[in-house]
Formats: sequence, structure tokens, C-alpha cells
Amino acid sequence: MNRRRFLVTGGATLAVASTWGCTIRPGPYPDLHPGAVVSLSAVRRLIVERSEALSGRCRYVADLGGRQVARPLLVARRGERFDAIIENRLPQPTTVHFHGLALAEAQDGAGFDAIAPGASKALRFDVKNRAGLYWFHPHPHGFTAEQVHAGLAGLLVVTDAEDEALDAALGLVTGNRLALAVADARVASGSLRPYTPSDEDCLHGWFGNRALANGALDARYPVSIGWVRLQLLNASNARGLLLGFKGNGRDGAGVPFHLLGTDGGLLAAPIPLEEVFLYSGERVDIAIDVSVRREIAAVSLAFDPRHQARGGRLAHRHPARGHFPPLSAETVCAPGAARNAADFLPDGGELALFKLNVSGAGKPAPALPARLSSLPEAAEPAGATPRRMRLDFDERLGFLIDQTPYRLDEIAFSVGRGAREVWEIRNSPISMPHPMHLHGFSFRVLRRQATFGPARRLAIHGSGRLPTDLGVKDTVVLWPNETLWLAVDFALPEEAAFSGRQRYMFHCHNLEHEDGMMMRNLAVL
Ligand SMILES: [Cu+2]
Repeated sequence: MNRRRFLVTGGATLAVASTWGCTIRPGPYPDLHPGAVVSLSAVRRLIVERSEALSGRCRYVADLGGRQVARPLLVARRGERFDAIIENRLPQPTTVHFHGLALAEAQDGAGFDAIAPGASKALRFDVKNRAGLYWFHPHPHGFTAEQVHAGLAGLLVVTDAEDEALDAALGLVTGNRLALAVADARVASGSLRPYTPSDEDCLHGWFGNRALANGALDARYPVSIGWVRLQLLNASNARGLLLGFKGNGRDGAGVPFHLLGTDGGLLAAPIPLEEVFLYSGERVDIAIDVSVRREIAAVSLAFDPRHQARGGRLAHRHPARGHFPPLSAETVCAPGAARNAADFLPDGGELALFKLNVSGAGKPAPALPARLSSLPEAAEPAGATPRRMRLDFDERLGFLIDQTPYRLDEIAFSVGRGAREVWEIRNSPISMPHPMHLHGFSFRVLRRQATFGPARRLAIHGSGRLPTDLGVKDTVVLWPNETLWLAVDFALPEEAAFSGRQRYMFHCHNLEHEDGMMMRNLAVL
């Protein structure tokens, strides 16, 4: 049985669908209800809660002033205001970080000022970003991985005139635009396993054996013939996805698609593809013509994830964890704890994500527009001396930025307001892919060097760049041995909220690495 809800936002119609009747029953599946579409400006309170009805899983609830919507999908026009109270009903500190949005430190939810259990915080900001898929999740130091894995990952779809023009050009019919958060989880014997990472999980990341799409296992979405527009987030704690689509023919042949946009909105022009990497925290916006198929399966294709760091017993139990109970009976980075082969699929293993069921309704897909947006080509700021950073592996401490574990009160470096910098980031050869995320600012990828492994054959867009490197990014993966050059513009709005020193974070979005201190603070002065 399927149920759908819609909200018309200007010209765009977003559909959110979820599937009841998962194939495995009974089980404490977390989120069998469809999220409902809610206007960002309609939210009065955003409640963060642990729900016994969800077997201890957690969820966001939007209070609209009289009506409550669990697991909301937030939508906003560019410029729209969020003005609400965040209410923390968890037994742990939390924050709400709107990933990708240009926000002042006080609104960024980066964990400098976590909300204590039972406490509330007022949060008010205007959406300044381009149209695109953004998301919100907890960021309290030491608790992020557990809370996100427990279900706290919400989507925010921002729209604007270019975004609506694209929907019109694609001739999208209702139900053919979807915003999905894909994450892996450990499922065995009909139940979703709690978060119980071993030492090895903390080193490499927590990998499950099944995929959830907007919280549902085996999700299926009914769509009509024509273009389908998918905005996808990889909300996994650690798993990299090599996203591809397979048809229902005898050979299960790959279905081509077009990359329309990345973390920070639309590309200048669509790029035809058959596979694309999507690491934790990254988003893609894609179009697929489903006209000649009855069913299309979204999968993560098999690839070599290049985990080249081995061994080491990590000592990184975050100091903050000693003061609060876990969300469910669990330990964190337990020495000697073993992975269960029944609910573990290694990173890079082929994984079914969700399916599109195509009905005969709709109309044939029109030609894709040649231009999607006015996004300029990435430009290197003249005369900038690169700021160098190195991602390292230490057998005792795990993964680090410039050999330095995170400290809440440390500022790694400061930059001037309006500075236009080039960041040169090198990942060590003994390493693994690290999806690096910058708070508060987006950036452009200038070039990649020394890319080996599965990413190398996709690096065809000049200067060693991958297709997703051509868009606006706030999270970018560095493969082992690679060096990446980014152009970062530290312009801040002339508003009271942004006055004075603003602290932001740069960190790995593998959440086990993040909780394992692979973060640094920076200040904009
Ligand atoms: Cu990492």
C-alpha cells in the first residue's frame, strides 16, 4: 500500500512516498510512515525525540502550531525564513545543523553550544542558498554518529525560479519528483540492529547490509512515464555509494541518467552518466527517462572502496559520552566486539537501494534543456597562496586533519571576511576515502591529482575532476593519495547575526571519523 502527500511550492510539486508492507515482518522498523511535506516557515517548534513506538529510534517532529508532523520533509523558497524553537527531548545533548546552508555560527548547530537534554533553543535564519537539496541532522560532539543512525536525518528542499523552470521543461508530472535520504542499516532476523560499533567499525565506519530510503526498507515509488527527477542524499554514517540504475530486462542492463545538480544546486548543463559516486553528506540531483521500462532499481554498484588503513586499536571514546546514557543498550568503539557477518556488507559491496515502479500514465520525456542554470565555471582566485591541509592516519588515534585531533576550544586557523582562498588538501596513501565537509560556505573543485582506483576512470572533466566536481559543493570526497584544490569564498552577509568572529568547522562526514575527532575549527574574522 502506498500513500502520498503533496505540497505545491510555486510551480514545483514534490511527492513524498513511503511503502508499508516491508517484506520482512515483524520487526521494529523505524519509519514506516511517509514523511509529510512542510513549509520551512510554517514550523513553530522542531522537536527532537526518541520514540518508544519506534523501538527507541529517534525522529524529528515539526509542530506547526496546532498540528504536528513527524519526520517532516521541509521545503522552502530561497529567502524563506525559519523561526522556531528546537526542543531536545533526547537523553543526550543535541544540535540541529542545517547542512549546506550559509548560516552564522549561532545558527549553524555545529556543537559549540549544544542543547542539553530537556532544554530548548530558538533558531532563526533566512535561506540564502541556491535551490537544491539540503538536510538537517545532529552535530553534538561524540554523539553525532549514534543520533544520525538512530533516524535523525531530515531533508530540506530549497526551490527558486531556475528550479521551477527546470520542472516545467522536464514536463514533470505529480509523483515524478522525489527527495530521498538513502542510508544503510544492519538488519538481521527481522530486526534493525542497534548502533554497537566495534573498534574496527570506528576505524572504517559503520556499514550495514540493507538500505533505507527515507527510513523505509525495500522502498518502492510509483512514477509515471517521462522524466523522473530524483534529489538524493547519502545519509549513511560511512558507506560510499556508487549510484547506478538497473532495468527490469533479462540482463538487468544499466539505465543511463543525467546529472542535473550537486550539493549546492543545479549545474550549468546536464551531464549524461551511468554511475556516480555519492559519499556521506553529498547530494545529487538527477533526471532519468523511465518511459520504456516498467521497473527501475536504484543500486549502489560494487566498487573497490580503497580502505588502505589497517590495524590500530583506537582510543577515541569521546570524553562527552561518559556523562550521558546511550540511546539504546550499546557501547561505543568496544574493543574486541565483533561484526556479525549476517548483518554486515563491506563498503563497496553491491547494495539494492530502492525501486521505481513505472505506470503507463504520463507523457514521453521532452528533450532535456541544454542549460540548467547560470552557474559559472569554477575560477581560481588570482594570486592566492594555497592553504595546505593533510589528512593522516595514526595507528593509535585514527584519522586526523594535520595530525591534530579535534578540540572544541581550538581554532586551527583564521581567515578574513571576504577572503577568496585556495585549499590544497592531500589525503595520505595509507588512508581511505574521506568525505570532507565545510560548514557555512560552499566551494568549487578546481582540480584533482593522483587519483587512483575506481574514481580515476570517472575523472574525465578536465583537471582530473569527477562529474560532481563541476557543481557547487559543501562536501567532497578525497580518495587515498589524492590531492584536491578547492576555491573557497569566505564572503559573509552584512547582517547583525554574522558580525564579530564566526567559528565554523571543517571535518570528515564519515560519522565514525567525525566522532573520532577528524574535525578542526576555523574562524572568520
Ligand atoms: Cu573520514
